[in-house]
Parts: sequence; C-alpha cells; structure tokens
Amino acid sequence: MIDKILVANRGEIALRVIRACREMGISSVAVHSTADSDAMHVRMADEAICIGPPPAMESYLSIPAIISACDITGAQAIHPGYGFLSENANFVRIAEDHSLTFIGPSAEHIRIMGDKITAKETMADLGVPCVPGSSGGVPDIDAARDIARGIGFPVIVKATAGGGGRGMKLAHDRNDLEVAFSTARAEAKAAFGNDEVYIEKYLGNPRHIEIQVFGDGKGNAVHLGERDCSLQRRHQKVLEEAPGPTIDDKTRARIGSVCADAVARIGYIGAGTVEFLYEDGEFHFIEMNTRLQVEHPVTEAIFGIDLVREQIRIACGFPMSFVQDDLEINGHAIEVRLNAEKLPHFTPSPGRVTQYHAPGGLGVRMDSALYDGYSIPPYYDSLIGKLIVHGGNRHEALARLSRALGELIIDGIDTTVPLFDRLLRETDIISGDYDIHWLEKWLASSADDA
Ligand code: MV4
Repeated sequence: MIDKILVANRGEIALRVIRACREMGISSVAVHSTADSDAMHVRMADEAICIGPPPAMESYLSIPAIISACDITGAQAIHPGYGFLSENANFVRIAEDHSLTFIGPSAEHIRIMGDKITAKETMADLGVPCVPGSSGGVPDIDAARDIARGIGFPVIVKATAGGGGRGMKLAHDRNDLEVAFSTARAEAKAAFGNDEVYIEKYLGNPRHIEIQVFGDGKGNAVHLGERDCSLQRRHQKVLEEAPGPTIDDKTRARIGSVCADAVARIGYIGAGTVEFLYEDGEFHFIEMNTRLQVEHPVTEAIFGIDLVREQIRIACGFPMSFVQDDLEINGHAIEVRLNAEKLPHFTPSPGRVTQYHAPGGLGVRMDSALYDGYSIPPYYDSLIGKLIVHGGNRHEALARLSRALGELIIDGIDTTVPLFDRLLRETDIISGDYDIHWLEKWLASSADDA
C-alpha cells in the first residue's frame, strides 16, 4: 500500500504533486536543499527533509540523499516530477532495489527512450512514422555521405545521447557534412561521454506536435490528443496549446491511435509524450519523453482529467479511471511559461518577490510556488510559474489569457510576462500560424525595431 509519497522535486511541480497526494488522502514528503528552506513546497507538504547544499548535484540529483529521505520518513513511493531524476533509469533501478515504487515508467522503457537511436528504432518497428534517415548509428564520414546521398540535403546530425536540442549539427549541402559530422561527434563525446550519432533529413519549417499517452503497464494505453509546442526559444518552450491549431479530429484520431497502440505493445506504464515534427500534413517521430511534462496542464484542461492522480493510481496498482472512448476534448487551453528573466536577453533575474498576485476567475489556473516576500534562489531553473487558461474555443482562450495576464502582479524581479503581452498582439499568434522558427525570428526582428 502507498500512503506516503516523497516528491523528489521543487517549485511549481512539487506543489502540483503534493496537491494530488492530498486529494487522494496520501501524505507527502518534500525534499529540499539548504537554498530552499523557505520554499513553498516545503511549507505545503506534510513533512519536509533537507537533503543537501544548494547545487542540484548534491541535493535534488543526489540518489543516496533521496533514498535516505524515503528511509527516514517511511515514504513508499517517489514522484520525480520533471527534470532532475525523472528520466534516470539508474535511479529507478536503485529505488526498486530499495523496495520503493517509482511513479513513472520502468527503468527499461526510460533507458530505451533515453537513447535516441534505440527510441527511433523501437518506435519505427511499432509502426510510428519517423523522420527519414540513417537506420541506427553512423560510424564514419563515408557512411554519413552514403546516408546523405540517399535522403538528400539538408541533413541534421544528432547525438544519440542528446535530445531536447542538445548535440545537433545541420549540414546544408555535401560541403558542410564533414564538419557537421565531426563536430557533432566531438561535442557528443564531450557532453555525454558517448560519440554515437545518427543522421536525419532536415525538415525546414515544421511544427512541434507532441502526443500525450498513458499506459496501464498491462498492455492497455490511451492517447490524450496533442499539444502544439512550436513556440520555443533556444529549445525552451515558451507557450503551449491544446488542441493544436492545425490538427483536425481525424488527424488526431489517426496519430493518437498509432501512439497509443505503440506504447500499449511495449507494456508502457504511466504518462509519456511522443514528440513529432509535423510538416505538410505528415508526422515524423523524433523523441519520446518518459515523464510528466511541464505543459501537461493544457491536456488536463481540455480533457477534464488529473494526470498526476492517474500516475499515482497506476503506481498503486489501480486501473486507470478512463478508457479511450471516455476521452473527449472540451474547448481550448493555452499555457504560458513565466520565467524570472530580464528581457530582451532572457538574463536570469533571481531575487526577492516583493508583491505577488495570481490571476483567477473562470478558466484560469496559475501553477506557481511564488508567494509575497519569497526569494527566488539563483541555483535552479528560472521557471517561476505557469499560467494556464481554458476557454470554449481558441479565440476565447486567447482573450482569457490576455485578461489573466492583466491581473497578474509579480514585483521585485524581472519576468518574461511583458513578452506575452506583445505576443498576444501578433496576427500570426492570434491566427495560430507559427512554426518552430517563428519565435526566434520574431525576437530577432523585434530586437532590430528597438
Ligand atoms: C529536427 C529539426 C529538423 N529536422 N530534426 C530540436 C529539439 C529536438 N527535440 C529536435 N529538434 C529538431 N530536430 C529534423 N530532422 C528541427 C529541430 C528543431 C526544433 C524542434 C522542435 C522545436 C523547436 C526546434 C527548434 C530548432 C530546431
């Protein structure tokens, strides 16, 4: 039986998990570094335990510290949130060796999807459409030339141990290939200790569309539609929405069932996200994330479900509380990520929040660990909150977002809030006409204006 869960994270996602625990009558244990003694997750949890000094390597990423915290508090399960240890297969194995339940997929599924070549091979075998490219690793420049000749330029060289945009090199034509290949290799070796690379056809103007899936670990799985996360800066998502502005019901049902079938067939357990590049009406698999994602609330909003509750139910051995036919989309949801950063260069801006007022009202959800007088420490990610709005349709959601941003007060630090006020006046944003390059181009051109 699970009656106590340790939340191996901080900030808004720790609160998100603690809230689900409380609603389920499960007690929660917060862990924190010495920099986070005054953090909201420490206050909100039933118990809190200090696990180390400020650097994440010595606290939130310290496996012995977290296992010890479970032992001391009697927590039977660990929810990792996102980031930190959430996709660490070794951590999952160690937790299981200590008879602790990891609230997430198996170590083996995390390992498979963590290696991008293995992930792609696995998904291709399961019938998921992939970006054309090498089958497996590319051993040398001659093999790279053969692959590129086959698929045509431009191509992109990616590190198998990379992901999320780390370790990629573009080659526009055959003259670029040797440099792209050898620098991708060298950087992969330096960054990940693994120099294996693969090659894909480079897609010029895709959208980033990701499919939320959920498996029961017994061969059943559902999909919960897509999120369009194309608005990114330096591989950091800035705004996400569901449903995707360019995805119709038939397209969703088709790609959704391909993804649900694929993860069902591998016996996947819990929440997962299958990432695609979507261009000219076609989906191309790139990666799978084996965790709850930052942007999960937009999916929760349109389906009216609690994904963290489902994660915990499955980990406890209960069935999922819905089947595919129960899942129906209601309206439209948009999330904006609020960072403690100073525009225009997105410079981290930690410090004391002198005044905080969260927006409210119908269709507004603010997930944040801020409070009046809180000091944002400089050691961690700059995400300080997520504002999620839900409306009957996209137009209503946009109006609600604008209204909610107007109510929001965060004083004492710089934030990315002014960015959204400007974005919401752009016709491409209002119409939903953007791809993965739109935001960076817009930021570059608005820098020229200034
Ligand atoms: C690509 C691509 C174009 N073609 N792969 C970047 C993050 C990583 N998850 C995959 N990425 C890309 N892979 C092929 N074959 C363009 C990107 C890419 C990107 C993808 C999603 C969202 C934003 C992006 C920004 C730049 C490049």
